[in-house]
Amino acid sequence: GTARKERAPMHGSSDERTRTGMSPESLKRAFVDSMFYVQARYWEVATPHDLYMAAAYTVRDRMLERWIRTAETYRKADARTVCYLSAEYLLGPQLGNNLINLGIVDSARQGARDLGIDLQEILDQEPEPGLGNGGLGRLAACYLDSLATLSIPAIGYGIRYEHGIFDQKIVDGWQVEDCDLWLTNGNPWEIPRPLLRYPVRFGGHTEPYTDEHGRFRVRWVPELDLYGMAYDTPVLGFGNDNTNLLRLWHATAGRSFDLQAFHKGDYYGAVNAKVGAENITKVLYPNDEPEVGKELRLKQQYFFVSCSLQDMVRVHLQHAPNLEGFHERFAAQLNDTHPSIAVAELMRLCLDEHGMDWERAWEITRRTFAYTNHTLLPEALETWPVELFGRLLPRHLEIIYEINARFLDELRMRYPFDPERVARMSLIEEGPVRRVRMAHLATVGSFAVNGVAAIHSELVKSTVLRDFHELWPEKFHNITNGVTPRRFIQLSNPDLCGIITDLAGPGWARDAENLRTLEPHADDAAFQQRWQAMKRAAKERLAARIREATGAVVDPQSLFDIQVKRIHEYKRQHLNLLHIVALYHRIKQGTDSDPTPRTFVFGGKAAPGYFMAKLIIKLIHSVAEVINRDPEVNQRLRVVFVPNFNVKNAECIYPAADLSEQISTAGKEASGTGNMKFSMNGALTIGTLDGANVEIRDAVGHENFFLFGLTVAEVERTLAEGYRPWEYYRSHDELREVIDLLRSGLFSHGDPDLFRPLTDSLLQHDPYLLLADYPAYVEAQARAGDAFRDPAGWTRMSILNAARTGFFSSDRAIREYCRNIWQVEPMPVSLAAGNGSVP
Ligand code: GPQ
Repeated sequence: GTARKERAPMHGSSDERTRTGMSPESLKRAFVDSMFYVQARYWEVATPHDLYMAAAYTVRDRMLERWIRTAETYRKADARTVCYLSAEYLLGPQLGNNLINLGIVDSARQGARDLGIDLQEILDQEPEPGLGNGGLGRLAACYLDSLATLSIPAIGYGIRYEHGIFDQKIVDGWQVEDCDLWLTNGNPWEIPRPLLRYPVRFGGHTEPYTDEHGRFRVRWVPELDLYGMAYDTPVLGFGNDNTNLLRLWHATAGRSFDLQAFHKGDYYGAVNAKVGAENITKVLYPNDEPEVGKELRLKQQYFFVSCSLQDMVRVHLQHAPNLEGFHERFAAQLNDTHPSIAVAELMRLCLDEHGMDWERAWEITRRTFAYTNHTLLPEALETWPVELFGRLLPRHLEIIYEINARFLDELRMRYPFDPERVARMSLIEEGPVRRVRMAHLATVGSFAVNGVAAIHSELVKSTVLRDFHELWPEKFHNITNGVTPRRFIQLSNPDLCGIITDLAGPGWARDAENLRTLEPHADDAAFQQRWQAMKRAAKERLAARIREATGAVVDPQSLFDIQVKRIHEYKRQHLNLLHIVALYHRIKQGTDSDPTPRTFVFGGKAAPGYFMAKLIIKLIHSVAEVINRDPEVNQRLRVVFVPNFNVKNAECIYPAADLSEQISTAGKEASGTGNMKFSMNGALTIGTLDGANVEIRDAVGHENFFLFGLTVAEVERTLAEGYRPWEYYRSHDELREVIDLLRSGLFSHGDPDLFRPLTDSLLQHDPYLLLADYPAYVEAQARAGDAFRDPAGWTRMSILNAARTGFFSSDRAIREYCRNIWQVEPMPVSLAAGNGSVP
């Protein structure tokens, strides 16, 4: 890519306003224009989808000038750039967010109204890009928003999955997966770059040779080559003109397919092989905190990492003669270990493709990467069998062996009498099946390692990476997660946005600490009334959505007690259920002392192969069925499951919550981010001392948080002392009755075996300590129920939650990454300055 000497004219000053003007008038004209010239439709036959596409193109035009100017500014300044490497980006719908970040929501609504269109109906048309499973993917999307908002030069690199996270349908109370088709009707936000392609190779073998300087080198003779083609999506900042790049890679077959098979005359075989190559970016693996290492997943990981690094190398070489200084141009963040093969790939590029020596290549590599750990669950720590790894990536396995050999030598020198420690730290796990430990590779190959909440970062240092922390204490950091207040307050909760803006001015959305201006009003009666009206309206919207999706009727006056997140035993949706069944049981027994009417809302997907999680979904529906139709109970309790929890539904759910369920076993949830979204929207939390709950509780005040449960230390002690859940069952009458009800067939049309796997697991092993935490949970729930009957007291706590959670803005998190890890400075982009682009 050579820079053009002569600058082509951008849109001329007179044209420019029709193409990029922000008034309702310009928007309207551009919209009608797009309907004609892009959608090729006339008004009378335009479908709702046409309206959406025309609106999207109208908005996109307004993003492109910023985007191009941003690229130009960064390039001229030769700016240090953050590259966020993530296998997942759970972006959610784009149109509404882009309107907000452009600051044209009101103009757009006005323009639409003039044309007789309801903007909301257009927004509802958008299928969401669900290119992620849950927290980790959504975090990446929040971070892209904050990077652009803070004017940080940044590129998000990932995979353009043709099918994102599956659509969840519920049939007879069971989850059924349906294929996600987000691309079928076209994606107006992406720009395909057919000429921006990189070869990616797999398989084959390596061979030594001597180069022209007589040096020993290794050549990789691969078996297969594919291409990765770029699709670019602009990412707007809020309240500035910076617009960053999300570059997602799509796989297409390379030439080896043609040459090998077509020439043998095997036409169908050749076409089939091509189809196989294109499979790499077909589908997102639907497991969050994944359990099994599948070959195709490793291919996906290497594929996108290789394309991304080749792209970075290309950009670097536009400014420099060689790869020296690569680490000064780029800071590359590894979003968990999914992209950690990047360590070996950058080594390979430096060594094999750019003729660098080992020491220099290793120095550059180690100074390029930083690694974020997102889980301590042993089954989610990625390892790959050496056999599989060597078959797909023989050269990378060699490089990893060499990294390891040198690393182990260092360790033996440092710990000459501690061979066990050396074995524990090895990049290779020895055993019946030898495996590559990706977290070790990421840690050794990075200059920084961080956890995602204070308690989690401490646990990283004391458990999974303990030996590494002892060796390199200065490498370890904490950066507590954050979420974007643009999407999760401004877009999702316009009434709350209005309240805050009236008090704090519009600046709060860029500086969430300004939410504190709410604090002095927490006891003000008039303000409380406005707050309650806001909550009430949000609950009514959710009630309407629930009715539409499930047919269930819920009462917006009741306490909305909500748990939405992936279904997982460690997140303990079934603990929530034990409490619900206890309340049911008390009402039936006439022993109830908590008359607070409650609506329990659940939502979340289960990994398709995770039997227990799917059984929990069935149990939620089964309990709902019995409770909702029992007139003795249903005036006080309702239970609903919102199908297909995704970003779009989430935006409707968080604002409607009174009580947020964050009830994981202490030590298991790395951070959680839903907990932050709820709290910002004025929900109170019932939660354990786990993940970011700890910091949320400290921020909002202990008196405004319903704490319960064992601490991490108590969990460890309980397990170490030989935990016997059966004894809790025996000694706690209500708990026993609740579990017996689940085993009675009451919730399974008389079949006592249906939920047996769940109750057996609880009684025999209970690895997540539900029974140990049950009494404290039920007691905390009673406190919450009591508190809700005092509207003024509850509203005060709700206001204080929203006022004090500015810390959990992703802007704060990204500022910390910039300062403490990436050492990168803002590079503001100015549209107004003109930069001489318009001739
Ligand atoms: N998380 Cl390792 C995921 O969503 N997927 C994963 O594969 C891994 C972690 C979550 C984690 O469970 C949450 O506690 C965090 O809040 C979230 O990552 C973002 O850090």
